[in-house]
Amino acid sequence: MKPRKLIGSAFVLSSLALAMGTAIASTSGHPGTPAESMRYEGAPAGVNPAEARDMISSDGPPMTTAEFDRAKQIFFERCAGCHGVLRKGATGKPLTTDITRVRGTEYLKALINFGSPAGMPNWGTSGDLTEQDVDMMARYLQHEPPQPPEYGMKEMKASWKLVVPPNKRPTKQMNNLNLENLFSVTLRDAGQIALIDGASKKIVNVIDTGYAVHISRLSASGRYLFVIGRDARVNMIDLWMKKPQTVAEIKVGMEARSVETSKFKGWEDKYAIAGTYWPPQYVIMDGETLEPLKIVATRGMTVDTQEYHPEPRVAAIVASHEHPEFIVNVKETGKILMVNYEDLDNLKVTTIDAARFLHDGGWDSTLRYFLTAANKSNKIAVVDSKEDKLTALVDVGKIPHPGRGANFIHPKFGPVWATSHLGDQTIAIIGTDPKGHPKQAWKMVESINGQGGGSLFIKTHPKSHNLYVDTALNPDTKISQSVAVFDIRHLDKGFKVLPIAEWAKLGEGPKRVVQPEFNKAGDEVWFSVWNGKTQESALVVVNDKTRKLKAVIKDKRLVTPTGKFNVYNTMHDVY
Ligand code: DHE
Repeated sequence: MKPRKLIGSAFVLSSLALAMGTAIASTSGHPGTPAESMRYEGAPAGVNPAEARDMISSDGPPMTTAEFDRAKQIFFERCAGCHGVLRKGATGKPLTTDITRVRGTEYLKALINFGSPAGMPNWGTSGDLTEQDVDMMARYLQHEPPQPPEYGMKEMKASWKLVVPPNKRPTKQMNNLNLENLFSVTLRDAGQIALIDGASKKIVNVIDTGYAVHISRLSASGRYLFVIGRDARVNMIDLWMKKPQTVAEIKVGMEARSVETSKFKGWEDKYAIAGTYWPPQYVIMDGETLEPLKIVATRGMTVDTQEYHPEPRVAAIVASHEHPEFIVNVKETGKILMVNYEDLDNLKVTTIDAARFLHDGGWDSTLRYFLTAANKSNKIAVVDSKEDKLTALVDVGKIPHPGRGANFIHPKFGPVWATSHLGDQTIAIIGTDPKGHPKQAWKMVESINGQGGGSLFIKTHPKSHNLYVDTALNPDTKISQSVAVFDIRHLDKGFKVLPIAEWAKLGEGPKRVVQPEFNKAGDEVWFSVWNGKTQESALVVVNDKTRKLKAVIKDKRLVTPTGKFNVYNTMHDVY
């Protein structure tokens, strides 16, 4: 993703701020988006524009079909991530025709050209779009949004491939790998994952997966690895095979980010679930074959203003350890669904009202409470998975982004969970021990300062005294190319900076340091040095005791590594 500058001229910025204050901003109620956040969400949508139905209408300003097609392509590539495919608004403001037609072409042109203080990039003045493109986009936005097709059981079944049926798979582990210390590494722009042995640091296999692959999750038994791409392709990889390979594959929609498997006792490896951004829905699949069984739409009313949202995307999904349930974050409606998979024909879903826009999250150390970011509300929602109830909405810093967060014992407040933020430099520490520390439970007990905003992930391990905080999207390369490490016994003493990218000794490129991940033993921590697609990237392994460099993993096949998922830690939710 290309970093984008916000507006250069103070005059233009302040006049636009005034215009925005009385115009689109008042219809939205969403707080502003910092540049860090824009860089993060500005990636192309996985939806193929050619498949979207054109809504060119006589009510919008004149456009040729060629202009409309090009504008549609630009919108899906650059705008849909924030404004939504149907332009109902998410991180970005709503751009539905009832708003855009009132604003008119000249206003929209200024907005697209100069950007806005609320976070809209300056597409024109940055040189990303030409003057003609800006004019074309301003007219395009006054036509109804083209709608991508729906995607149901017929399409899923047609895409489903059972590469190796369960009865043809090995009955025991056929390789000598130490599976529990294997890492599945996202090779984002290669559309692959690399399986890397934790001890030797050697690549065991590189496996083709979906486009701009996003996350990996493990089955409860640890045998199967599930990988999902932004294009909604799910690969199920059997780690018992001589060389671990895909045994089943399916495309569950057009755009997706999350996959998970059933973990409740007695239901291990039985089901898998994937959530999609488009269409807005989730699907429960057979855990051994990926056969799609039940699709459920997430369209519905928002939690606060209670108005209909046609595109509530599915964000993080976790598997409950208390009940046979999946916990599904619905981003735009701000609702958390407890989906009970005991009886798929009579599906019970408990809907928990949280806040907008739900994104990522993880468990507290007891695996009873799920803590998840409602990022535009600057809150962490806490769900009690035993009672299926909202426990609290905790105010934290600006745009919390925990990944799965970090659990540790605070010297004063006992068991806590922490998140860093995209929108500011703080790390929020929340008490998670209602029995031992009732006064602190579900409150932000402390907020400490890290290197800066633009943080995506934070990590520690039950055996470690260190808390690592990345700042991958900070505009200052010194900060984005290093990580902060705190001693959790002395948080007041501040942090040390580890120059991870420098240690990797790479050539040119953005070299963003992203997502700390521990090995099984909890004595070393891995970082990705995420460079451009055609540039050299690396993984850097740090000795957790000494905080010194332990190894640098370089290989031509390591194209744009981002997320890393240690099998044991992911399987057991250790973080
Ligand atoms: Fe992610 C997790 C969505 C951009 C790396 N990302 C998630 C989850 C969601 C999500 C919903 C939680 C999944 C779960 O737990 O079930 N991510 C999105 C986006 O919508 C967004 C903002 C824009 C996009 O176009 O995709 C986005 N994410 C990114 C990146 O740019 C990152 C840094 C690099 C990359 O690989 O694309 C990135 N996201 C990750 C990683 C996780 C993740 C590494 C898992 C973290 C973990 O520890 O579990």
